[in-house]
Amino acid sequence: MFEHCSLCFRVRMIAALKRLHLQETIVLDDDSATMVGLVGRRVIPILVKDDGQPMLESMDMVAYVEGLGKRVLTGRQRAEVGACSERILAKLPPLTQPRYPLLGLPEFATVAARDHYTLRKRKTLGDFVELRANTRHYIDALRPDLDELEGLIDSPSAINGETSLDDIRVLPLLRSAATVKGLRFPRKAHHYFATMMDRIGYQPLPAV
Ligand SMILES: N[C@@H](CCC(=O)N[C@@H](CS)C(=O)NCC(=O)O)C(=O)O
Repeated sequence: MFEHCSLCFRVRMIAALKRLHLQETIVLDDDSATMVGLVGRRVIPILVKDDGQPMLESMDMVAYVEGLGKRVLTGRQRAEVGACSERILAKLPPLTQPRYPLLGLPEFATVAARDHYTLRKRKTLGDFVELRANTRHYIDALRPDLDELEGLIDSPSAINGETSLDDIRVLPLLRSAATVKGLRFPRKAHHYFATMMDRIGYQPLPAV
């Protein structure tokens, strides 16, 4: 996994909700060999089950972990929460990805790993300095979706009132969004983020 990765956090979140131990290995961004060695290609997250079989899809991993012991994702899902989280997911990269290498995270512990990330993201997203310089623009673009999410939050301890897959969709995105210092969450979203992070025992990532 990568510490900054929101898909990885889905799996960490379900394990924490179920009080199950997840043995975590963080790879350096330039350590393709570890990923290729496990599954034949570069991909994150990878969950290696106790029987040694690797899994590749984060939501499959969530379903697998949820299937161990007593279920915790007992609440209903709402299509509007799923759609809103998809829109937020699509708008986050220009805000979050240029910030991740500045946060002192273990996947960027070497200058080679940091540069590896910056170079590959430059190809897909653009220049990190330029993206950060346009932070206000990207926050303005995200604001309507955060406001919509605000209207969908039923409870600070579960977006639909009872813990569901929608929490697994939404909380990791808020954790990523919270790395953007200039971005203020609406009141209910702020409360939901703080309550859920506390519930699963995680500190937010640093913000810059
Ligand atoms: N559908 C997959 C998507 C996995 C995915 O896109 N992972 C990204 C990181 S967030 C990745 O592996 N990128 C390639 C890389 O980091 O080199 C899942 O949900 O697990």
